[in-house]
Amino acid sequence: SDYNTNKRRRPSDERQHRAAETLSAHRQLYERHFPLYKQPVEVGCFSLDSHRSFYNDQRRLRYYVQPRKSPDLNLRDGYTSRFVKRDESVKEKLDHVLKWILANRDKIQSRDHTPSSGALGVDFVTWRGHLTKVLTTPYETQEGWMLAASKFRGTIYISEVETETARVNRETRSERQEEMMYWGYKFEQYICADDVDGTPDPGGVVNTNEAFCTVVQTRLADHKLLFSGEVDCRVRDPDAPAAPGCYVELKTSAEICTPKQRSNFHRNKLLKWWAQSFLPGVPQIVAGFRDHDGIVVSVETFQTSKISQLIKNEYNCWKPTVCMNFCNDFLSFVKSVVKEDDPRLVYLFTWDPHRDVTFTVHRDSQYTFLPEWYIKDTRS
Ligand code: 0WD
Ligand code: CA
Repeated sequence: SDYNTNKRRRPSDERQHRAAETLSAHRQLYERHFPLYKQPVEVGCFSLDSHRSFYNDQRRLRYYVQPRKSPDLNLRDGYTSRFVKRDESVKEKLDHVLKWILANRDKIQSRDHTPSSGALGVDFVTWRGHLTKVLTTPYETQEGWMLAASKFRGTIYISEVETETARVNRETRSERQEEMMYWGYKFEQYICADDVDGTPDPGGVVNTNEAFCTVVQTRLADHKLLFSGEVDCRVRDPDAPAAPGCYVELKTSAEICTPKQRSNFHRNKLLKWWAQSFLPGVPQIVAGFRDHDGIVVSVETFQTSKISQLIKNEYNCWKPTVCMNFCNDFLSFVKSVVKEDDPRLVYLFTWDPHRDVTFTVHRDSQYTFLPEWYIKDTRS
């Protein structure tokens, strides 16, 4: 079989309990049956205000107000006059998730009734966005990633490190790219109301510091996960399913005019959209399709669970099972490597397109990311 060769190695291939050095991201290796992925359960949420301050509540949760089917929304409005942009050079790492954990330890569901002193009873803590990158890795050809991992009290924390390439891209964006990043947030403002009985306020300020984040627990095969992800809004109906079933993800995308554009949308965008919403169990994605001038010309709703059906007509298209099996094997790989329980020790996992996942080990370095305030408090 093709999986005992050196080049295409998975952790399970390794004998004598020695950790494998590398993990292949070759998609053919992951075409197996769909692994167990438990229905994600929301165990809490938090909000970040316009100054990026943390609140252990849902004050920044917004409500979905259905737009007209052909709405004519100008996404460029307010870019120069009513836009406060989050400082992207500030790396918050896992800090907000850790704040949530300190305030809500009792909300974390653990199957063993009393996890040993200080233990959370979960295998991994991370951001949803980091897991999205792992899921899409077998199909990614453009951007690599670096994920730092540290074990503390039996739980492995995973936090992204910005790659050199990503930093250069961030620092050399064109004016057009900068403005287009605003368009997604402006779309949210057209669609979302602050109150359950309110209406959207397109005349207000767009402030990208503000966020509402859900915290979910789930399990992928053997891996107990706790992660947080930003949620755009929920449906207004008070009888809607409990969170995350009531949440709605908002997206913008270029309008589709040719078969080639449709194919690219299915192959690239829908993969990322599916992975991001499937992970926390967000059931629907509302997409605004905009023209070259930033005018939303149509709005379409996608059911997350139906996206994999939509793409089946694409030749050689992505498969959810490949994404989930790769993630499962990556997490097993991380577990096999990250053995030492020490928050000052960082195992840095690196992946570049067309390469294997590799890792390096760093003690008391620039990569250490679990803050003193978290380690201290969790000690008691
Ligand atoms: O590298 C990252 N992704 C980091 C994210 C590093 C440190 C912190 N964060 C946190 C922020 O606190 C933010 O509130 O990211 C949170 C969002 O986390 P997530 O849900 O895990 O990230 P992701 O799924 O990639 O993005 C969800 C939304 C995006 O919406 P679209 O529709 O464009 O995917 O969160 C926004 C963006 O609106 N977003 C961010 N907001 C703040 N900081 C960031 C970021 N680094 N990345 C995406
Ligand atoms: Ca969004």
